[in-house]
Amino acid sequence: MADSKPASGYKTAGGKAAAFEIASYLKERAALVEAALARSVAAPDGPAGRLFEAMRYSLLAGGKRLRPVLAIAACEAVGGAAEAAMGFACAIEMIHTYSLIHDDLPCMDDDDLRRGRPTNHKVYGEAMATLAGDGLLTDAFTVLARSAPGVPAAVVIETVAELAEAAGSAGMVGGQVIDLLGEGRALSLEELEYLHSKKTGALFVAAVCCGARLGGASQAQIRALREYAQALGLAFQVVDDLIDVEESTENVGKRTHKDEARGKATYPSLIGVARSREMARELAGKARHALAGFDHRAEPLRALASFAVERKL
Ligand code: GRG
Repeated sequence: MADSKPASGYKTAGGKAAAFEIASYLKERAALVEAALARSVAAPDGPAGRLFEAMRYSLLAGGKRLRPVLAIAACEAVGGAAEAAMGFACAIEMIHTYSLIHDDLPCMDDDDLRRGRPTNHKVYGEAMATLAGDGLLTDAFTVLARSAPGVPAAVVIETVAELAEAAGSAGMVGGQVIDLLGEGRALSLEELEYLHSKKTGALFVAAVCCGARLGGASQAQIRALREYAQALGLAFQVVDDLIDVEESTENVGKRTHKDEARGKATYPSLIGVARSREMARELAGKARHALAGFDHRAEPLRALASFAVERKL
């Protein structure tokens, strides 16, 4: 499926050497994203300086940077240059960060801690936190539209549309609504999977498919990568539910043990911890299987599938 252009920045030797190369690949790409994110939001000057400060406070607070690294890895898996997907990678992380800020507000989950620090509204107040989220969401599309060097305009337009759809009422926002309306109500496994395919999965699918499209992927490659991302997104969510049950607030940097308290249906509550762990590993296997037609340049995507289920935060 993928052609035979040389790999950039990682090798495929077996065993520990390969694991090391993948680890340094992921670290390097995350560092590139970090630097690009810092350039994506203006410095906190001028009359609206406090807004930019609030936006940077949450955006530059760390986080795993999983969605942007997935986008870059997908772009490179099909032979594209990381630079072609960098604007998109920043855009999707800005949108993800906005969703976290809004999700933490008193009118939603009412959380005090995120990414190891006080939530945005705890520091800047509810009005400014709402606006910081709005700023990140809207500016994400400026960053995307203005920074895809060498990518045909039609591909950029398709990427804008796919990202907006994944983030909006048909995707993440719709998923959040289904989640809100389902609180305190018993959900079936199918309902839970549907909810998460929107709330969490849609951004994972957009990260991978848009990253690949910006790298010049064929339709067949995008179809296979969509399957990869759907399985990965669900595995990620199952593990998110497990982390909420098994980890401490201090280790994770956000409040844990809250799903049960809020009466939320989760994988551990529906099928138990052991079966949830098994399910996450099966889904990661499914994700890796979807990459069967790709060459060594998809190694980072394979490694990211393993990371998503073995992570502890
Ligand atoms: C408010 C429109 C709106 C949407 C909120 C994403 C979301 C929808 C809510 C966040 C709460 C939550 C637990 C979502 C499910 C999994 C998830 C998205 C976890 C956070 O993502 P990570 O683990 O976070 O990638 P970091 O901080 O590492 O980027």
